[in-house]
Amino acid sequence: MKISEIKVLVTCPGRNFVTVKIVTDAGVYGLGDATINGREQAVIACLNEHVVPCLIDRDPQDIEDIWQYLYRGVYWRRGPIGMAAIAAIDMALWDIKGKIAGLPVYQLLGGRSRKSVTLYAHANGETIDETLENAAALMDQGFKAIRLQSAIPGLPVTYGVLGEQKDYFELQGNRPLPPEEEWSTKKYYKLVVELFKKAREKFGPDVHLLHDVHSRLTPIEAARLSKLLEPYDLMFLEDACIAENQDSFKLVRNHTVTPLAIGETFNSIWDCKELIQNQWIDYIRAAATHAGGITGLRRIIDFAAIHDVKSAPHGAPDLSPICFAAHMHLDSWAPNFGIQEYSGAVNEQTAKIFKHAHEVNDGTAFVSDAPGLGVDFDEEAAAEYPYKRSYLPVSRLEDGTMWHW
Ligand code: EZ4
Ligand code: CO
Repeated sequence: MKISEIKVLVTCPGRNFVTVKIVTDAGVYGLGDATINGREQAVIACLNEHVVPCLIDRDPQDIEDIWQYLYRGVYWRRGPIGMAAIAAIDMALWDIKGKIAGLPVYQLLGGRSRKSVTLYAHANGETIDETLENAAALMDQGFKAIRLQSAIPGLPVTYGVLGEQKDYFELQGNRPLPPEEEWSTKKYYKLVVELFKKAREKFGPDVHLLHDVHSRLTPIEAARLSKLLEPYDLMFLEDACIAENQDSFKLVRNHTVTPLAIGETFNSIWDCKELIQNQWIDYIRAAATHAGGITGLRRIIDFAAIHDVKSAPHGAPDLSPICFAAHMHLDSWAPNFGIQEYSGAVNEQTAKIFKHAHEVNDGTAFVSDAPGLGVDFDEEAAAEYPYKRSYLPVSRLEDGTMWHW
């Protein structure tokens, strides 16, 4: 069997998605997600110019060798662009292997460890009361784990809360340029502690509550917040601070028993080796699209398993349904699966392009038994929504200092 063609397709049904389609001479094709929010064209160029020409006429069944060829065989290893390119090729090859075998990918990984995949949903609000109302509505839909984010009084825009704006495109205006947001740790502490206090008063001890700091704190600030939140028993606190220096988490860890999670921007096991082997975190949140595909993420999850760290893959709306499917297969298999992030159903346009039979019901995802990843891509429908340049926001402290968004 040979790879005869690889298409790199970009579409914007509300958000940009980069999709790789590997076509074989046997008529079977596979799909992978290569989306990096705000850097889509860099991945497209990397694939078209540097990766695709090397793979034509190769045997698509050699997943491991192709992964090593694109990773070890390239002098300039790692990095988000290169690893997203590898990821999309890798997912598409697993999709092909499943279709050839007539098996869903979770069977190829070793079979299921559980019947279904527990999800955590997002409740966002302009006020604490609004956030809690939205959380109550999600609980009515059956969700047993909910991430709470609330706007911070005194700051015009906050991560997770877009206010009047519908989406990031609207926030960027017509230029588009990265929108700027302001950050104040002092104002945040007060809000977030109040949010979780009220949430526990309203919902009691049983529901799992989570929160995403989105890397806004320094390590010692992160330690303080983790301690302040201890009485409210979070399932985990996400991205409490940046971990480029992995030692930062040692500091946070030594001050708190609030479980810690991180990893959505990680590209390889080397970004989290110390975090995992020292047991400074409890959940690793790496995504298949950004950490070298199913092959890359599976290796991270296996390494995490022997250190009592659970998987909790990123589930943002800027990962395509192909990545979400890859995660559901990994989630179904992983003995150390923790929870899957779920940011809600995709819009109608996206559902028209990415077709699948995976189901979400009662706060739980049920992976379909279709061979491969179980997602199809409608190229004609995708062509109706051309790429739109878009940026994520940037963040500054109140005195103007550039900060982590
Ligand atoms: O802001 O994926 O937990 N989820 C997140 C995401 C990220 C986006 C950035 O592109 O933090 O919503
Ligand atoms: Co996050």
